[in-house]
Parts: sequence; structure tokens; C-alpha cells
Amino acid sequence: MKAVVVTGINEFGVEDIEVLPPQASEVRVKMKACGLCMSDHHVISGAMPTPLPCVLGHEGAGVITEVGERVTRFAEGDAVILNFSPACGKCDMCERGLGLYCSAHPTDMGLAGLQADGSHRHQRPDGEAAGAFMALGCMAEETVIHEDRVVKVDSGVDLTRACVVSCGVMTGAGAAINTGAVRPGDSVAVFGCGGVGLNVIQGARISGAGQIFAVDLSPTKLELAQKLGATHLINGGEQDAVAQIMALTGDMGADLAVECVGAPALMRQAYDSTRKLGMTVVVGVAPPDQDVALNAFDLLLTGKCVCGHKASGAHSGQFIASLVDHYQAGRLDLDTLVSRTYAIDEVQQAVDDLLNNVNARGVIVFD
Ligand code: CXF
Ligand code: ZN
Repeated sequence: MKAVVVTGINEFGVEDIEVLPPQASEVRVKMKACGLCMSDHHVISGAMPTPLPCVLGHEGAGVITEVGERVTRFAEGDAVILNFSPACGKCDMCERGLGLYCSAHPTDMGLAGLQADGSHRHQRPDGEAAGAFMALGCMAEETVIHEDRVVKVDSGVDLTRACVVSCGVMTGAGAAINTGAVRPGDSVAVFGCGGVGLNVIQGARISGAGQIFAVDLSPTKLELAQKLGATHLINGGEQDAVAQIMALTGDMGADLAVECVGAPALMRQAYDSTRKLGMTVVVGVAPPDQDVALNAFDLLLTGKCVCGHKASGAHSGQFIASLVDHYQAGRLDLDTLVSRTYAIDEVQQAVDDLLNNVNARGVIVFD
């Protein structure tokens, strides 16, 4: 079967690979669609160091075609969204309500392309093992993953749109709804309006935010931001974003600022644009060797809070299901987000378009 495999830094392509049969608690998923996320490109470029070869893809949806002998929650034919941040429900962390950091499915193993026990499920034709990015490896015609990593959805859901809930939407909307805990009337500043930032905006809108400031360098992204709920557009290349946000909040600062680029200087701007006791949420993936500078005295005096965020920021399985409900009810716009679909053989074009900011989200669709 065809899969997008990264074989070296900036070397990737479509390969014919094998996926092993599901183990007792695993399922085989025939992929319907897989979105392309900047984190996939971080694997390609080496910005997020990952053992290679590695099958890309961590934003997918498909249909179960086979279940392992101990799987009881799912059956052949179930439509599912894949979840790169599952909670087993039984480990020490899950028992304390901290399933986002489930010990049975550690994120760092997924980032290394490994299953929790360190094994692989994918094999190149010469028998070499290949990793699966975020333990999903779903930019492929099919994949085999742990049953905790799928969320069942109604068979009527359009998976070519709903697949983006699996990373960009749950990450962005989760930063507003869960980690940022936006309340009706709040002011929210979003730095970076790509596939994640646009969904911070949607999450803030769904939560009833009063003002939503979208900051980006691209007029096209700002236009999309407005369509998805931003109330004020700030071109960071032309205007001083912090000064604008201060002025628009009556010199108070935003209740919440979310950084979605992964640039320490922008994280500082986000922090500077929040009010006393306000919160800055860092969602952007910065290179692992970079620090962010905050003034220690200002931190002390203002009581501001800076918080990291990954995945949904909460129980990702439940949150994915709720986002699909929002989509089905017309509250979450995925149709605007998915601006182009590609065949798997067009992956080079899809990656070029990702880098050139052509799409809100580009999605690879399988037959
Ligand atoms: C990733 C970023 C790196 C940590 C895990 C989650 N998010 C999405 O692409
Ligand atoms: Zn992602």
C-alpha cells in the first residue's frame, strides 16, 4: 500500500510499504483523508528531530477494516477520527484526571514514531522497520494503531473535512476552550492565523468571546480569520500588534493571548498583550533549543500566567467527538478550512502549498 515516507532530511516521497496485522488491542484503518500539518513538515525538515524512516501523518480519518482479538469497542465498518493524544483511562495519570499526559501512550514515543512498547507496525519492501509519526502514520492508504487512538463518529460525517479535527482543530479550538477557558465576553488575541490559529479563533467564537484579535503578516490569512470569527484584524508587518491590542482593550490588555507560530519573539508579544492576571498560551512548535524571555519583575507584579498547550489540552477523545458535533450542527466551519484536497501522489505539491501558505488546510484524500 502507498504511504508518504520521510527517509532523510528534506527527503520524502510515496513508497509502497507493508503494515503488519493488528495486535490484540489494535485496529486496522483504511484511511479516507489525512490533513497536512506544519508538524509533518518539521519531521521532513528535521526541525523536530525524528528517527527516520518515518511514515508521515497524524491528522486523519478513515474506516476500520479489521480489529484485534481483544477489541470490543469498535467493529469493522466504523468511521473513526484518529487521535494522536489518547488516554488509556487506567494509568496513574488517567486516574488523576490527567489523561492528556497518559503514561500508556506517551507523546514523546509518538514523536519518535514508535508504539508505546517501542515497536513498529510499518515495514519498507526490504524489511526495514519504519516509524509512524505520532504513533499514527496515517498519510498512507491504511495504518494499524492502538484502539485507544480512534474516536468513532457517525457514518454520515464527511471524513474529508472532519479529518482536520484530528490535529489542527482540536489543538487550536482546545487552546481557547480548554487551556484558555474562554468565557463569554472575553478578549482573545491570536498570533499566527494558520491551520491552528484559525481554530483558536473558532474556539474563541464558540465560547462567546467578545473581541477576537487576529494577528498575521498575510492579508489572505487575515481574511480567513475574519470569516471564521475574528472581530479585529492586525497585520503584524504594518502595525504594532501589542499597541493595537492595548488600545482596543482600553489599555487593559487581552484576557487571553495564544501564540501559534513557534517564534519566541511572538510569544513575548503575546505575553505583553495580555492584561494583569491574563493568560498566554503557547501552541506554536519552537525549535527545541530555543528559550522565551520574560521580564521576571513584570511576571511577579502582573500575576500573568504562561501556559503550554498540546493536543486538545483536555481529554482529546471526548473533545474530538464534541468538535465533530459542533461541525455537524454548523457551529464549527471545516469547509472553509479545507481549501484543497490532493491525491497521495501529489504530496510534493501539498507540501509546497503548505510552505507557501496556499491553504488554510490541505488534505490528502484516498480512494
Ligand atoms: C504536536 C506538536 C508537537 C507536540 C505534539 C503535538 N502538535 C501538532 O502538530
Ligand atoms: Zn499537527
